[in-house]
Amino acid sequence: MRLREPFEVSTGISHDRRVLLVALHAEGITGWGECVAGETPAYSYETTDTAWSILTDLILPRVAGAVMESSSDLLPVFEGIRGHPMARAAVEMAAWDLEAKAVGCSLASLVGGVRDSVPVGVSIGLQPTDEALHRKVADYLEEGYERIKVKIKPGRDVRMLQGLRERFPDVPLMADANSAYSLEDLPRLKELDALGLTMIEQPLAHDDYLDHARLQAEIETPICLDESIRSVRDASLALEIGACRIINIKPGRVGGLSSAKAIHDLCVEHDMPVWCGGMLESGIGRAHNVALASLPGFTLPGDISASRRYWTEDIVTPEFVLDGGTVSVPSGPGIGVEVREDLLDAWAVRQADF
Ligand code: NPG
Repeated sequence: MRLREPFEVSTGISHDRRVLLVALHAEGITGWGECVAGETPAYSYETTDTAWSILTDLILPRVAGAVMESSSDLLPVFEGIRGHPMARAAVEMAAWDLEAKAVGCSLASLVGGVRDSVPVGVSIGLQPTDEALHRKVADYLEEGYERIKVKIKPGRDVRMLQGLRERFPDVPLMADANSAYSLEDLPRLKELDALGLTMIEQPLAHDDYLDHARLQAEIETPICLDESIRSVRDASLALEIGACRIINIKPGRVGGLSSAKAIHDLCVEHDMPVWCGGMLESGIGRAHNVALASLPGFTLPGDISASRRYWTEDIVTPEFVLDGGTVSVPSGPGIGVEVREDLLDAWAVRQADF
């Protein structure tokens, strides 16, 4: 799927998303899941192609024909597969959708959601100039987004954010570094404290919990971890050593909705705010994110923008739309949106059946 505009972060630029979908069929019902892996191993070691391989060689042959009551019955299927949470999540989330549809309830209510709409923000990629960034921010505020996240990297950080803060003094603002810094950048990162950011997301390396804890002890801006949190164990480690004050939960990054829920529950228990991130998903992954974000601990706006922020045409109907800084949680069975199989047929480049 071609993005309406390219999305640039500190690790590279995306023009398209190669969307890998899983459809699970049982008793005349279809459950849908989406793999959030990128085209290259820049955000995570997983890619669309590694996920395709893990899914088609290992996971799906074990799923086909199996008798399962709920998504938790998938656990034995994943035995012997270390890592690859994005590949696993695609199947796990499809199973949740299938289960909700079989029971006749919405996915949101099956996962324990309590809201009928969720607060959302917009994530803006690196822009060529400060003027271009200011224009983008003004346009999104005009559209109704109430929280702005901007990507930063060395050379496009303190000065850029100062300018943005001067121009938009009251807007909830956060910065996402996608691991572009090290502790040597401490003086520069300290300068951000003057800007009243709600958080700085993933400033340091994806596997560096200790330095995040050291950094958090030195700066006032809350650190939010994203890439570092792949499981409830990672979240528990981050909590214990003080590596962050906020966690970004993406079900597609942490192995699915059960793991996402477990991280949510742990964070609620420890009074740590969470929010739902995004991976430029199609409407299928977005529907899962919206359902998750309806849980009570998701108190901060998510990176769950309207379909048209990403796509000229989404593969679900109705598309997700922005309504007063929120997105509605679908109330129909399962993910609550219909998959446009006409578009899937037209756009699919590869398919495997089990
Ligand atoms: O709105 O879905 C969205 C994009 C949110 O910024 C966003 N995602 O690091 O959180 C991230 C980032 C990302 C996007 C990372 C694409 C990798 C690829």
